[in-house]
Amino acid sequence: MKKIVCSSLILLLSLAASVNAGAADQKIAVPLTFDAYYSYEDVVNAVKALNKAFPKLTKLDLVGKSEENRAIYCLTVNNPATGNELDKPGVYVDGNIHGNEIQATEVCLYFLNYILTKYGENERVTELVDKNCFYVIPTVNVDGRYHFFNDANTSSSNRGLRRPKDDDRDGLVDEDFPDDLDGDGNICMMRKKDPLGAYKTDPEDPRLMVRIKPGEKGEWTLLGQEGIDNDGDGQINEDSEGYVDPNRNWGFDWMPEYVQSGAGDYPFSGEGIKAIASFVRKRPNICVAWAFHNSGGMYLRGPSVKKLTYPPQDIQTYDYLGEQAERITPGYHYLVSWKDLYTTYGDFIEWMVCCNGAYGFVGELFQSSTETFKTRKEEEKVKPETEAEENFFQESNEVERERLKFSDHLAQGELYKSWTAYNHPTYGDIEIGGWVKLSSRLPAPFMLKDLVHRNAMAVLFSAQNTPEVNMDIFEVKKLENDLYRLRVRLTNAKAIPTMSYYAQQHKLYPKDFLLISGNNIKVLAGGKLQNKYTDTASYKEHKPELQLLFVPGFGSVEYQFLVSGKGSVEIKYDSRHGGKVTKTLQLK
Ligand SMILES: [Ca+2]
Ligand SMILES: [Ca+2]
Ligand SMILES: [Ca+2]
Ligand SMILES: [Ca+2]
Ligand SMILES: [Zn+2]
Repeated sequence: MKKIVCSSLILLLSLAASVNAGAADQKIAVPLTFDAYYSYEDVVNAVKALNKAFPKLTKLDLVGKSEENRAIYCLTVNNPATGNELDKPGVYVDGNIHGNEIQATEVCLYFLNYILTKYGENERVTELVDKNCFYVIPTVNVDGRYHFFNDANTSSSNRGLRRPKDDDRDGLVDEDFPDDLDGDGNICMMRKKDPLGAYKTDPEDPRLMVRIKPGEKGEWTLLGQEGIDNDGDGQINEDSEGYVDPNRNWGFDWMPEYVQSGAGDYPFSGEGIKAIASFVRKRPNICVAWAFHNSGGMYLRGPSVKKLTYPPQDIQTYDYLGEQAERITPGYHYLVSWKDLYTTYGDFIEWMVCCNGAYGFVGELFQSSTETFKTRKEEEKVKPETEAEENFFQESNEVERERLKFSDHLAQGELYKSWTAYNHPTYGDIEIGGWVKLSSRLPAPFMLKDLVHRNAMAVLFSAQNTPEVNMDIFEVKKLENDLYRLRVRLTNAKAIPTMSYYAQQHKLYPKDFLLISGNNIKVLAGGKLQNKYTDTASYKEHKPELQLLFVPGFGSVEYQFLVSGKGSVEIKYDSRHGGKVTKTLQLK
């Protein structure tokens, strides 16, 4: 489990050659292909192409603009022939809130491409699209994606928002980025020969280093990421972009910088974050939300802090969806974020759950089942974790050696740069080398299709489980002249309740309505039918014609009304997450 916890340090593999495939001026055709990563411009062209190819089913919304004035788009998928957007359960999906986590966008695009191209061809997908409304924002951190593609980076850099910030409190902002000293488009590592250093060459692979044991002679000192002291303050790379972490800037349980690093000056200070928040608030039908990140191979649910608890009935729903996601994507772990990962304040999914009443998952993308490089026999004798030595990346050397073999034999060495001499203005003779930008947290493009498909199917399963409410007027009984007893059953055929238990507990918004009306009737009593055989009902004291309720997942509720009068009666069910159902009957 320890390995999984260090998600930002677990490194994935990719091929450097493919990143620039699909340049901005190239036409993006539908169906989209997933054999290379889409640049920011490609993503914009892709959602426009999908919108153009499926004009009846999609709507392209400009959600807002980023700090650097790039457009953030949402592609909404709704079939108007089966109802209005807000009258259907809403499914929200986004990705790439962290600028470097680029394959998250591909999951979103794949999901869109899949449901749209399968609509009308595949019965289940058709049903799914007809029933739900989908809101998909493929790239949240649009500046981040742009700069990750266009600038030299490590696989872990360029995560935040482009909100200038004085990280070292010297009065200058963003004045000392890492520098691509050898001009290869990567920010790699710097090391210097040093008999007092903490590292020595790995005897098993001379390209790697291992930490020396007590008493051993050192060979190398690690000097951090490629860079020089741009502002002459004696420190190197101490103040790069931001750092405002877009996933710590949301308005639930936000904490200032000194508690939560990356929080920003105040909640929703990010331009795009604020825009997405108001976009979401105008869509109260959203009942399940997915946000994709890398890495680690995890499906995370909240709470993201220990002090918060979710009602046990909600956890049942999470377990149902999360365990299925584990089955869909072998090697991924369904986990609780504060307990199994770390505490976060002001993150997006917690805001969706605790302010908007949705069920929320974070998908931490990783290619866990196919990035190994072992025979069956080797697989069986993996060293226990406690024996693993720690290297600079805080991975076990065993893991790094294996990744290097993967690079050698599946990417022909493209994922790792051999150490080469460089004359540094501060350090003198050093060497630059190590993992390249498109390694580590990103899958090689040949593995991308499997990753995006499986994760899209995990989303699809939760979309298949949004509330599906049927109304059955199962009894109309004439008790005496002009006096009738009506019994109504609402059944939810799916796992997600029409209102989360968390939303009920905290009264986030009104419950579902069940309303009886008619010109010539009067509702004398109405309430929940506790036992239909003994005729026990708990009648509501005021306004009996309007019942406030919710329908549990895989469950039903029954209501009873005593009505006097004649003629047409309308029974209307109206729910934020469960849709709307109306039935009429005649009393005669
Ligand atoms: Ca500074
Ligand atoms: Ca470089
Ligand atoms: Ca400096
Ligand atoms: Ca400085
Ligand atoms: Zn992330």
